[in-house]
Amino acid sequence: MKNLQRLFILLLFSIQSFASGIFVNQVGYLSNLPKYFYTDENVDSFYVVESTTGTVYFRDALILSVTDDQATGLTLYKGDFTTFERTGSYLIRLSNGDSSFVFNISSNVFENAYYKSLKGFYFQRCGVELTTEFAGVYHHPACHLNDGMLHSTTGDSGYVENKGGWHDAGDYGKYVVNAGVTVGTMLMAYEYFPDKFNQDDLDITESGNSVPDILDEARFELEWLLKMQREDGGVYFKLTRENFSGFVMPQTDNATRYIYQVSSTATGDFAALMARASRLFKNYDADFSNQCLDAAELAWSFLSDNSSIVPAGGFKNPPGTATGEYGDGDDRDERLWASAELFETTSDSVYNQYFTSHYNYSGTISSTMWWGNVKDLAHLTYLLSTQSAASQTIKNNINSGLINYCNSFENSSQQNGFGVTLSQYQYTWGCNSDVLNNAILLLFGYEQTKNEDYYNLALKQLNYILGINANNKSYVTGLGSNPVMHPHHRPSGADGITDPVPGLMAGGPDRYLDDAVLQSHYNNTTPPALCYIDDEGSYASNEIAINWNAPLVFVLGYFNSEGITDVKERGSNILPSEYKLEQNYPNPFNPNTFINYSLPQESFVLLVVFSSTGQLVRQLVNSSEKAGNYRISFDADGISSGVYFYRIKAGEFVSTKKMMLLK
Ligand code: 9MR
Ligand code: 9MR
Ligand code: ZN
Repeated sequence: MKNLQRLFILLLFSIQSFASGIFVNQVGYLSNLPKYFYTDENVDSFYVVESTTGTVYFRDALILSVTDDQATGLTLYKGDFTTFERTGSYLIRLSNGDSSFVFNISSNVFENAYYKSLKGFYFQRCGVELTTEFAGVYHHPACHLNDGMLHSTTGDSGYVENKGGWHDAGDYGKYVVNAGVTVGTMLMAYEYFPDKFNQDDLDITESGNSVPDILDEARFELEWLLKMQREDGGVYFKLTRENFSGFVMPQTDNATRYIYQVSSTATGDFAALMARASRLFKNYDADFSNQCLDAAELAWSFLSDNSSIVPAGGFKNPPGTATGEYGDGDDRDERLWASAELFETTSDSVYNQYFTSHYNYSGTISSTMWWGNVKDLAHLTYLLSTQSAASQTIKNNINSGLINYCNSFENSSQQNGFGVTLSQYQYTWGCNSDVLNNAILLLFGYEQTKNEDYYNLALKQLNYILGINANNKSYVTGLGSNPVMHPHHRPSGADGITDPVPGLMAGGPDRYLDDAVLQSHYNNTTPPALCYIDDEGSYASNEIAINWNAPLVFVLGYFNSEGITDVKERGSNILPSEYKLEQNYPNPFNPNTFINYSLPQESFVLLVVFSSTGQLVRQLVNSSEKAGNYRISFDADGISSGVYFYRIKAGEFVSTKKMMLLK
C-alpha cells in the first residue's frame, strides 16, 4: 500500500514537473526583495495568481533571457514580479494556461526553511538517542556507541572513546577535514551576524539554554572533535568502518570502526575551529572556551613541529579501507586558517607573523571554499579582524581579492541561464554547496561594499537551490512542493517512512557522472545541469552531507532576517545623524508596505497608524530601541482602502506622514 501511494505521489510529481517547465522558488520570496521565475515555454505573458482564491493580482510580459543555455540546453524566458509585495500564497500561470508550483510571499518566508536546515544537523547526531520529542517520527536509539579502534597505520593499538559528532553524510563515517569547513562556516555565520543567528528555539535538546542553538549544534561536533586529538596535538583523520555499511539504521551498524592516522590537514582545521570556538564560547562557557584554546594551541605546536604535510603526500586510504578519503595533498590553507583564527583569539604576534608571511602563497581569494580549500575562511577572518595589530595593507589586499572574485561571479552568472555562478564545467559532485558558498562570498562582498548587485546575486543562488533550476527541484528535503524524495541517506532509506529526513540538501548535478545510476541515465551529451537524479543510488548527485548543509544554513539564516520587521534596514548601517520618519514606499501602498525611520540615539519609540478620523488602527512599535535605521513592515490585510496617517514619537521627536491605502 505504502509503495502504491509512493508511486502515485511520484507520478503526480513527475507529471507536474514535466508538464510545467515553470521554475519558481518553491519556498517563496521575501516581500521586499527581487522576485522572478523562468520558463522554457514561449508565451507572451504571465499572471501571479493567489492559490487559494484564484484571484489574479499581477500580470506582465515574459522576456527572452537566454537561447540555448550552455548549462541546461534550454531557451529561457524570465518573468519579473518584484514590485508585487502582497503577502500570501501564489502560483504563476502562463498565458497558455500552464501553472507553476505554489509558493509564498511574506516577510518571513525563509524562517521555516532556515530552522529546518539547521535542524538537519540534529538529525545527523550520533551516539545519542534522537528522541520523539525532538526527532518526531525520525526518532531512533543511540547509535555507534562502540569505541574506535586505532588502525594499524596510526602506529598505535587499542581503543579510544569517541562517541558523538554528526554522521558525515549519507554514510555513517566521521571525517575531521569535512567537519572543518562545516563547523567553520556555522561559527562564521554566528560570529559576523549574531543578530541573524541567535535563535534559541530551534527545538533541539539544548533549546532554551540561553546559548544560541547554532552554537549548541556546532558544539555537538566540537566535543567529538576534541576526542580525535592525540596527546602530542596531532589530530586523527577519520573514524569509519573499513567499508560503507548497507542502507541500515545507524543503531544496527555495529561493525568495528577505525581511527585513522594523524594528518596535518585535519590538525590545521582542528586548530582553526577550536581557536574560533574559544572566542565564541567565551561569554557562554569559560571552561569550554579555555579547553578549546588549549586544544588549538596544542594542535598548532604539532603543526610547528611538523612543517611538511603529514602523512607525506596527504592522507590516503590504506589497503582494505574504502570509505571517504577527502584527499588533499596541500595543507597550506589549513595551516593558514589555523594561524588566522589563533591570532584573532589570542592576539599573539607569532600567529600574525605566520599569517602575514604566508597569506599570499597563491594570491588572494580566487576560488570558493570547500573541504579541500579553507584559504578563504582564513582570509575572511583576517579581513574582518578586530586585532589592532592586523595589517591594514593586507586587509586591503584581501578585500580587493574578494571584490574581484565577486565581480567574476557577475560574469559567470550572466553566462548561465538561471544566473548560477558556475561555469558549465563546475557542475561537479556536491556543486550545490559551491553555489551557496559563492553566495556567502557575495554576501561578504556586499557587506564590504554595499553593492546591491552582490546581494541580489547571492539571493539568486538560493533561488536556484530552492527550485529555479532546470530539474524543477527543491534540492532540500522537506522544502517546497517538489523536493528531493530519495536522497542517498541511510536513515532516510532504512526507516520505512515515505518522507526523507527533512532539511538536508542534495549535492546536485554531477556532469562527470561519478556513479553507476547517473551513468545509466545520462552520457556526455547530457547538459551539465541536468546530470541529476532523485534516486537513492546516486551518491554523486543525490547524497546529502554536513559540509553542504552548512552554507545552506548560512544563506537561509542571512536572508531569513532580511524580511523580518524592526531590524536595521539593510544598506544603511551608518548611524543616522538625525531623527527621521520616511515617506512609506510604495505610496499609495499595497496591503504590504514598509515604514522606515531613523534614530540617532537610543530612544523610546512609539509608532502608530491611525485613520483619517483619528482612530488608532495599529501600534507598530512601543519600546526602547538602539540608535539605527529601522524598517517596519506594515501588513494592511483586513484594513479597507482610504487615507491613513502614521506617526512616530521618539524622544522629543514627533513626525506624522500620510499614507494612501489602495486595494
Ligand atoms: O554510501 C557511500 C557514500 O557515502 C559515498 O559518498 C560513496 C562514494 O564513496 O559511496 C557510497 O557507498 C557505495 C560504495 O561506494 C559502492 N557500493 C555501494 C555503496 C552504497 O551505495
Ligand atoms: O564531498 C566529497 C566530494 O567533494 C568528492 O568529490 C567525493 C569523492 O571523493 O567525496 C565527497 O565526500 C563524500 C565522502 O568521501 C564520504 N562521505 C560522503 C561524502 C559526500 O558524498
Ligand atoms: Zn551513529
